[in-house]
Amino acid sequence: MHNGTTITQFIIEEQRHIAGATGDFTSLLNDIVTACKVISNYVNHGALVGALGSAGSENIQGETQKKLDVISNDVFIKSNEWAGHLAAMASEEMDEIYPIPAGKPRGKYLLTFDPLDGSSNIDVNLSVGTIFSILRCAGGGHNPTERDFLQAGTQQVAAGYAIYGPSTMMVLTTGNGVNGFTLDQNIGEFILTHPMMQIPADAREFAINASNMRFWEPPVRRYVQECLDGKEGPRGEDFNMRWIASMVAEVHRILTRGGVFMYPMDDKMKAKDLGGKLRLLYEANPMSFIVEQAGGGSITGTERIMELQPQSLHQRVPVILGSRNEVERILAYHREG
Ligand code: P6P
Repeated sequence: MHNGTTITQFIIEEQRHIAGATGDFTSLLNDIVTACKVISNYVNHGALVGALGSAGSENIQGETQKKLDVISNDVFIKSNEWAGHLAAMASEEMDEIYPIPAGKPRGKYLLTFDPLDGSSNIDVNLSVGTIFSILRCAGGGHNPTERDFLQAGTQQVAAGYAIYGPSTMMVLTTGNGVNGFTLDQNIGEFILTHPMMQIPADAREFAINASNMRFWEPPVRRYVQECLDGKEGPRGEDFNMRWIASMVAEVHRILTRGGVFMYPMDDKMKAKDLGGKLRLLYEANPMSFIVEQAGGGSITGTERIMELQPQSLHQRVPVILGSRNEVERILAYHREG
């Protein structure tokens, strides 16, 4: 029997520090938590409930959708459209924004999410996750449009992720630090297990998809080569490398023991006129908010991600985030050219 703090209790106690809080935000967060519990159940049962494999469709990114991508998206919509906290939602899996339907009450918040990040891992039983971000909707949310979502990451009210791994965890920030909760499957509650998570400023572990090496820009090539040169090289230390192809898992590892994650701009993406691999509104911004709140840094290579002014709903950006001193080194290399 647990005697820890549940995420519901934690959120309500957090609300007490917010002047004028009406309970709207608290209730929204709890609806998101419920959605993540339902998705966790689908992920954990995978093949047993026929949830693996392709959905036979593509998302706006041209990526083949897994059945669980579509299922998870539907779960998020159904868990969050009814309570009157949101004006609209936006998802990696939906081309357009999802205004709260007529007949249902609308609220003052906007929700963006990647319902199942890293879903290419789902059929091979590796960690996947859900990423979400909450913004305020200007004008009270009466007639939300795509433009309402195009807010810099510094405007986020909250951000978080669920990671469906050996255990299911939720990691959450509302701008007062980062806290981690582990799902107690026996009682169906997330329990506070990782209070006030902090990323070590220094690290000896980096994550990058090395199959793109021939396309990297010089600053990235320099940083990675120095890591690979180890003790005999300019860093004078050996480094370790990881690549899980699941941003949620990479960020969670970095939050837990430090490191740096890189999905940088490269010549292949430039040739396709892509702004990067990862999506700004529902991957880069929420993860940057979390990482910065835990003392880390998050840049495109040359600028702070949270200060970017989004130009479109599914805009992609380069992402380099993690241990502050490593991120600052990579930033310096980009400025040196
Ligand atoms: P690649 C998953 O599709 C994702 O959006 C991130 O979670 C992950 O870090 C990245 O793409 C993996 O990309 O090119 O290694 O498949």
